[in-house]
Amino acid sequence: MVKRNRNIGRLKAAYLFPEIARLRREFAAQHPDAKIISMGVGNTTEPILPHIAAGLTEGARRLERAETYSGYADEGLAELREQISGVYYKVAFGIDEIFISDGSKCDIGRLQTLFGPEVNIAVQDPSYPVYVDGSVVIGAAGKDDTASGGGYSGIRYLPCTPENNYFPDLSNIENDSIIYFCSPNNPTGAAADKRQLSSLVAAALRTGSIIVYDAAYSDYIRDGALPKTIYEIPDADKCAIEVNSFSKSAGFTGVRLGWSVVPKGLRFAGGESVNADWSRLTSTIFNGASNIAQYGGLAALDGEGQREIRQMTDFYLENASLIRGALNTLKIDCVGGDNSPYIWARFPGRASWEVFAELLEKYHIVTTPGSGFGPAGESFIRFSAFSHRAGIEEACRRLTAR
Ligand code: PGU
Repeated sequence: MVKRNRNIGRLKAAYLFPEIARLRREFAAQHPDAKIISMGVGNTTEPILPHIAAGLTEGARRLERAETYSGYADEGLAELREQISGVYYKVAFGIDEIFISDGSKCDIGRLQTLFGPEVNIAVQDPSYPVYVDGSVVIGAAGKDDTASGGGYSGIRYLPCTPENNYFPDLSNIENDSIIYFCSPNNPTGAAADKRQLSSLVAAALRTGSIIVYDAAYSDYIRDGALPKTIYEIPDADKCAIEVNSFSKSAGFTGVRLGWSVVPKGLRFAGGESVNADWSRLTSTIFNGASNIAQYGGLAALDGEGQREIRQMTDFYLENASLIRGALNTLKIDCVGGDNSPYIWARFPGRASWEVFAELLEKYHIVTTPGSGFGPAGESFIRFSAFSHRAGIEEACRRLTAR
């Protein structure tokens, strides 16, 4: 018989979001009349706006005609890569430094394959689960499962707490690490400023580490002083890869389109090019993003598309502000929601899963327990602003009703 991959067996719990969906189904089956409102998984709810939708339609139409038909194109449309470079980055990246993907989660998984099991890992704690779980799967999370504090022994957790204003102490990053860093952050909603990101780049350069910078929520940044990309920091192109996505900006969670920036200046210890290895790896195990999706992406990057992205992200930020308002009324301590679609609420002395259950049972609201994002998330709840307006308003009414 084939033996189970031991690393899969080491994953501590079911993947967070399907587990929450299961609990929701269970509750719905027991309470068929309950009108459940989802503020759990960060899944977009609003329709794709007309100009970007027209781009997708155009992409599909092109496949009907011999002159415009296209098949495989692993590396992505050149025009799309040029546009991404121009719209998102002041550093002019060449198109061979921008790789089109089917989303940032998928690219993070492939990056983990690129780096393999021998690297050290550092993550913000709490963090988006794929950084840790994907590291466990490829065998990069150490061998000892008796690790303290609910974490994995081979992973350096960098706690992000109210005490440090949700920016971690970088002094205990080991040499030669892959540092996962997400800003605006999922789940805390914190967006790092220039000084903080400069210290992150300095820490990476000092320790010979590579940052995997997840900028999936960069279009939610409203404070003009906050960096939208790690490459606003000098020398980041020598130590950072950035992943990004159209999921949360254009509503492409189901369309699937994203990109990674792998600068040519980035080198491994032996001087080898990370860009060349990434190109080799992705062309071997990935066959490119959907060409239909890529035409949608092109539309999202022109003037009208950018206006639609602003409209879409404004809508979810307004949801976030309604949630903040309700939690403030209840005097629940919370952060986030200004430059991100997540609100991070603190319930001192209580277990996240217990609060999750109470919110579901009493108010019929689905949230995400903070402990699902790492040990430092215990006693917190993440509220997602990805929901229809009527649902958000109703949830706020239920929470604040006496
Ligand atoms: N990066 C971050 C930080 C995310 O929060 C998410 C989605 C992604 C990447 C995924 O982006 P794609 O480009 O669509 O692949 N996070 C959501 C969805 C849950 C999930 O399992 O991905 C969330 O609720 O945290």
